Amino acid sequence: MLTKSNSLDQLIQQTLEGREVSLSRLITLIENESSEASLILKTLYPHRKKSYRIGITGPPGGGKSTLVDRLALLAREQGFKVGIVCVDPTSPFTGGAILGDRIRMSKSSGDPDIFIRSMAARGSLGGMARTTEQVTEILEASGKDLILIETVGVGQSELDIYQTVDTVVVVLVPESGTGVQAMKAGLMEIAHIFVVNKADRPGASRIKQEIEDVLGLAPQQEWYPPVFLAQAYRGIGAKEIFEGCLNHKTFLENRKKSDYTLKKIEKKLRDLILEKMEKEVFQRDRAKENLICYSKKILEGVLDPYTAAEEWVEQIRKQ
Ligand SMILES: Nc1nc2c(ncn2[C@@H]2O[C@H](COP(=O)(O)OP(=O)(O)OP(=O)(O)O)[C@@H](O)[C@H]2O)c(=O)[nH]1
Ligand SMILES: [Mg+2]
Repeated sequence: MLTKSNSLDQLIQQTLEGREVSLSRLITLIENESSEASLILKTLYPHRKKSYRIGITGPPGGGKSTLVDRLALLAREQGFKVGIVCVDPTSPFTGGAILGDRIRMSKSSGDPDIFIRSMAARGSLGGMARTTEQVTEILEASGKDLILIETVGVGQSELDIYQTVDTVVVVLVPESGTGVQAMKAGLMEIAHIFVVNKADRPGASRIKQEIEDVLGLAPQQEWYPPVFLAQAYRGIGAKEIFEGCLNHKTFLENRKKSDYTLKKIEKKLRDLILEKMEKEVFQRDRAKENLICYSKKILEGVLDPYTAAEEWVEQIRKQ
């Protein structure tokens, strides 16, 4: 809760000055979908510093956090102020995730210019992407130049990440069949950079080759994703991966920037409108009863879902 001595204005002001305690509190308010969320986002939006966003995704335990830690340190060496967001879509409880990420990111967690935040995904994956995006905006307003977002690759979430970040790094490991699995999971389409981590284990070069073969079959593209071998726990390969990211950043900057940015804004606006409409429809009087009533009729075969949806929308229009 906000007390008078620690008012929202103060929290916002201190966040703009880069104060981490206030930043953390604002993020919590956003995560909890507090009634102040909209005001916070509106106030901070014009103060955003355009940051560079990297998404790191891939199967569980692949070494994503270890790599994020290394990348954060490299970024610091180059003067970037860094924000790290770890999204855990598998666990509804933050406890374990925070502890785990803190330990694995021990190298970067002592640096005052590296802010680390773990978030447990709540509700839908779409909701997770939205909150992550909002948290990213707050980090931008607090002056971070580079934002690293780690998520576990479990289907749809990768596609959501793709909307939020500039560069997507997919981290795989030399387990058999990984390349094929990655293709199946849709990772091939969203990756700008591939990392085969745990290259101290056998089979890493084979996976790298496999990925490169698959990429070679893809239609000619403007950006050709590089594939790096890494041993994140020893820091091997991290420098090359970071350089690869910066190359992709330059590539994006040289493209028709306005198109790219406009598309992102269009998508954001669409999502916000849909979210508002959805809330409005389902928070109306009798919405819950309506939903149950229609669903029962559909289940009993009295009505089909298409007619039900049409009827419902028609009712709303008349109100
Ligand atoms: N053998 C080997 N182990 C590594 C390497 N990099 C990281 N690890 C280890 O792999 C384990 C998982 O690393 P994390 O960085 O936590 O992996 P993660 O992908 O973030 O895991 P989740 O967030 O739980 O999905 C840890 O015990 C790391 O020390 C590597 O290059 N080789
Ligand atoms: Mg992790």
